[in-house]
Amino acid sequence: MAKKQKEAFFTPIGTDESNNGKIDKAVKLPKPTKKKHKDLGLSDDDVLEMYEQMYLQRRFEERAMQMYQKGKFGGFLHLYIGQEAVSTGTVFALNDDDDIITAYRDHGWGLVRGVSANEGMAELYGKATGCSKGKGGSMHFANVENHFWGGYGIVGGHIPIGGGLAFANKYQENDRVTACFMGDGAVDQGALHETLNMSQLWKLPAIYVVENNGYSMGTAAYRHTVNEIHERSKGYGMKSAVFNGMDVFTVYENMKKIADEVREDSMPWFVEIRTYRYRGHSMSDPQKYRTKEELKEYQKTDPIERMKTYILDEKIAAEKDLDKINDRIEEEVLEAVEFAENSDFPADEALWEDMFADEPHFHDRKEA
Ligand SMILES: Cc1ncc(C[n+]2csc(CCOP(=O)(O)OP(=O)(O)O)c2C)c(N)n1
Ligand SMILES: [Mg+2]
Repeated sequence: MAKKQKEAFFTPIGTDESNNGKIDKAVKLPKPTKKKHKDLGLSDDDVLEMYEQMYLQRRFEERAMQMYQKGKFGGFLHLYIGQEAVSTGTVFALNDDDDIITAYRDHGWGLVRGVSANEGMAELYGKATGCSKGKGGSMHFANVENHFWGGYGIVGGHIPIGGGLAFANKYQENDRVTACFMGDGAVDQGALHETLNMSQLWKLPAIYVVENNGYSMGTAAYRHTVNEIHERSKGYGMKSAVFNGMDVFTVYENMKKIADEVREDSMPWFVEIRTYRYRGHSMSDPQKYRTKEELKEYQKTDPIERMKTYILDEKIAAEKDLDKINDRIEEEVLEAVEFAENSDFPADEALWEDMFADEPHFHDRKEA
């Protein structure tokens, strides 16, 4: 009896029925699309650009990790490595003036939405030339001009802001869609459920997307949440989808279809994109919650390697052409490190700039 009760304690997601109910995967990747780029309306140049974007995100972070380990800058550093197909496929699928907002694993999103390597690296170093003037750091990349609204540290805290962007777009009748990204760790936060409820009620043009990378810090998704994540929106009558996030074409195809429908109907969607992060949660993570074998297994589905194979197989470019792209990016990232190191920290007065509170209030405080 006691044993039975223990077994019934929870039914984890990812449980494989054919495996005596044992969990065999951190995150089960659905099959990628079989469509080729031309079937999806993508040109050869688009494909090369997608490759370049993903490679930039990867090399930028690998170099950032190295600089962090050398003690060149401090604070948090959450790497997006492994998840680049999600940001890239999405940005290619959306219109340039559609709004994007995400949590703290945000470097890839910033880079693909127009933050330069220089501005990104300088932000990590806390320098005034950074994309958030050196006052945000790793978790607060943003590029408002390009409709990328950041970078937020509180799990689930930005989701109502995503709903607010969608509300503003609907109110202004500007035809924009908002894509609000979050981690699997956010799916049981009240803020998500409050936002889903109001979004469905108000028919907001929003896509709420969970980047399910299998883990929330050191806790596997199957340990903290029950049932399938993409089914979360059923209670709100909201449409949903789940698809592979290690293949950029799959992300592109699905996000484009969903964004078109959201724009047409002005009704929200809830989406689970399954992916995997290769590095620890942040830089100080001994990763005892997973095995090296598990990591290697997922690395076999690497989005950049997959894209490279596709480009060569389809003869879109030769290996030497890709090497040239890689070299150019390598240089761009090295120059970004130099740029960050040679930039100045924000001036003391910058503490009083970009604040919401009235100026006089701050002058009082400054003199106190
Ligand atoms: C409200 C809140 N609770 C706890 C934390 C501490 N915390 C930071 S990241 C994280 C895990 C989030 O995991 P997930 O949403 O899956 O994102 P991922 O790191 O996988 O991108 C937690 C619990 C926080 N930042 N905010
Ligand atoms: Mg996660």
